[in-house]
Amino acid sequence: MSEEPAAVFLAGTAGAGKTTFVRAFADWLRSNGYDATVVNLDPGLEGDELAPDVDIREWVRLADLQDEYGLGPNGAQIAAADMIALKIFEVKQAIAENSADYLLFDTPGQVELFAFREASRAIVEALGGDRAVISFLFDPALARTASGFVSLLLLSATVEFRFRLPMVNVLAKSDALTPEQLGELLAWAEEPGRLGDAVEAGARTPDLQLSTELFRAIETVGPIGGLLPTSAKERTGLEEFYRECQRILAGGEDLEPSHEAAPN
Ligand SMILES: Nc1nc2c(ncn2[C@@H]2O[C@H](COP(=O)(O)OP(=O)(O)O)[C@@H](O)[C@H]2O)c(=O)[nH]1
Ligand SMILES: [Mg+2]
Repeated sequence: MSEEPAAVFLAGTAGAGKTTFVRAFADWLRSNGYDATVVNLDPGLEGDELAPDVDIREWVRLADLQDEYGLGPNGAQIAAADMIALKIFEVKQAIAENSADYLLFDTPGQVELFAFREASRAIVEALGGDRAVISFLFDPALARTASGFVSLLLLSATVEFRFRLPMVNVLAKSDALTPEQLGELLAWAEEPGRLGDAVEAGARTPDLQLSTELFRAIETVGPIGGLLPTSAKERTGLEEFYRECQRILAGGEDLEPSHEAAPN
């Protein structure tokens, strides 16, 4: 393989669907003939569904930190975030042992651990290389109201501001929305005016007035860009996600399949 692998970091609020999406997208890549390496960067990950190829829990485990230092879950998460940065070299070596067209990084459950800690920047820089994107997952449970939608846009903009990497905003769990709800969310992403109207329509209390102001700030900073509807459960939107990553990282060129594509 001549090029560095494409690196995709999945970010988003707790429960947005990051882990499930990583698994589904890795499966999609593999069944289309591409090599995917799944890297778990969440030291608190429970369960085996992700089946990562490289797992931070080999070096840093939340439960161990809680026992060893008598920390609660939040304290342990913060300690873990900094300890992960000390293991970057080991993680990078383990990643290099796998051949990959795509590196998929699952990040800690709570977005602030990824977005706000200095250590994350070092981790993303060291592991992501020169061909990295961050995908920010919108949880429909939060995105359904106009003020929730604006809040997620701000979070996504914060992640972009911190990492200065290309962003792909993804609507997760689109199967959980009615067609009407889905249509409304996509219209908000495409037409800022409609989102503005929806925010104003709900603006009767002071905090909604605040969200109107915040919305204006977003509008001033730049275009919202698209929101890509996906469902990891129903395996929809994954090809579109791949196309968007290729558009950003390879000018839209397809990858050469590494192996025979398998039927889905
Ligand atoms: N309906 C539906 N539920 C999903 C989908 N993806 C994830 N979930 C559920 O959302 C919850 C949180 O998912 P998870 O991947 O653990 O989120 P994370 O905290 O962001 O890693 C779990 O109960 C998943 O089963 C999806 O595409 N559709
Ligand atoms: Mg997760």
